[in-house]
Amino acid sequence: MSETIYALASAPGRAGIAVYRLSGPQSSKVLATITGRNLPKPRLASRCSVVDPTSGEQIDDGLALWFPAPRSYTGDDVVELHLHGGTAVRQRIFEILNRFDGLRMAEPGEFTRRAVLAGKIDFTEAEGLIDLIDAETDAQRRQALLQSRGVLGDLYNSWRDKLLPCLAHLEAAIDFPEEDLPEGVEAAIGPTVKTLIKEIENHLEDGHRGERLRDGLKIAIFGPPNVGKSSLLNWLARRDAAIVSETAGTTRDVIEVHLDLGGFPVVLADTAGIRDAQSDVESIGIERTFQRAAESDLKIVVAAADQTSTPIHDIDIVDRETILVLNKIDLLEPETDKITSEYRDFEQNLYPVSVTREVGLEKLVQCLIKEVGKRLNTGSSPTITRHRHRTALGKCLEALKRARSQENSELCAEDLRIAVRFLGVLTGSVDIEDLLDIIFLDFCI
Ligand SMILES: Nc1nc2c(ncn2[C@@H]2O[C@H](COP(=O)(O)OP(=O)(O)OP(=O)(O)O)[C@@H](O)[C@H]2O)c(=O)[nH]1
Ligand SMILES: [Mg+2]
Repeated sequence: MSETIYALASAPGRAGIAVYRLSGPQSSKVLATITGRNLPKPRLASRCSVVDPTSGEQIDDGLALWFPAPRSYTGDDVVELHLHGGTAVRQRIFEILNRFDGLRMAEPGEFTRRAVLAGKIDFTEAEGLIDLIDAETDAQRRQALLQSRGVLGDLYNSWRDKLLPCLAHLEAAIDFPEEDLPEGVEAAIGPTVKTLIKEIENHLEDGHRGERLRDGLKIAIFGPPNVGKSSLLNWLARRDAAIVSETAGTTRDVIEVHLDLGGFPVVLADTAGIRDAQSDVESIGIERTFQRAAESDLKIVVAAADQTSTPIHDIDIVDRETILVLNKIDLLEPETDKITSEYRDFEQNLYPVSVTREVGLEKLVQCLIKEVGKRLNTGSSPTITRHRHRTALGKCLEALKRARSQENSELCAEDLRIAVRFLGVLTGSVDIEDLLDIIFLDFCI
């Protein structure tokens, strides 16, 4: 019989309401004991008073919910108590629960772990729930919600369901005396495997949107010193994250801020100005600038409109997709033609602004939202959100490709079995034998 676990389901700290959750066979007894009454009706909130069963002292009052197995989050008997969120209440509740034999505090993620083991949700849905809890922007929330509701798991299961009959077909054919693949079998499984290969390849070629959406799109701001890079970062972040000064070479290190740009998560980095370094420290800083720009998903180069020979054309990390922000246009008189002629290459991506006067910035923000959206918008189709998915799909694809080139039925069946197992790894529908096979697959015989 499984143990009964309990935990605070809401965030700790002072709050109007705190939610406690219990899961396991003792839940109902605990609820009846600490509320001193019969069990409430299943799945309906009812008022209750929580009493210390030893002293009879009332601790708090609130609401109780009773979810008898198997219709609960974990599949076990589950109890939820909604009480007041004070430190003293929490301490007494934990102390009382701790006194019951066979009750223990849950490990992190243990309720969800039980839900997976009970087959209530699959791996991908559990991952979706974690992402939903961690989601900081609306686009992340949408993606996590879709995954928690099973879109990814359904896709992988549908592929598995297509492969299983192929495998059965082939296994039946293995009973034929000859070793070679009978033509009928090849005709029956060939097209399915071919279509699946195409579908998985398309699914993998998603520009890593889902993963980027989880982590935040990386944007780097770089350019010559003193052009207003840090000023721009601060304006976008709406706080003084980086030091701004009229001394060239102020920023030495990479400074990161996390932003919500039109509902998309972004990690924006300010960097050291690029020039011939005047010290070792500056030279390390500039090296980091190049590194960061190279790793980023979107690059913003900043130049100052008042400098006649801004050397951004010499910075070789600037490419056709780089957005050029021409800052300090307030210093130009008249503000103009010169801008376009000097930066003709950038035409589409040129944004003349003045950060200090707050001119032209809204247009820049709109452009950034559009560019970020292009790279992160996942629509409603299921997207790979973790490296784990990519690895398992890659292995599944390899096995399918091998299966297609096999001429021997048994080897072909073995490859299909491997492909099926990797789809199982994605959703968690694998048994221990399958897992062992997968783990030892890369070992030599
Ligand atoms: N006139 C004018 N000055 C600006 C504008 N934006 C920034 N500045 C000034 O330009 C100077 C340099 O700004 P920073 O933001 O520190 O420039 P940076 O590019 O980060 O400089 P480094 O860190 O040295 O590479 C500061 O004195 C800012 O106040 C602008 O739009 N117009
Ligand atoms: Mg700076």
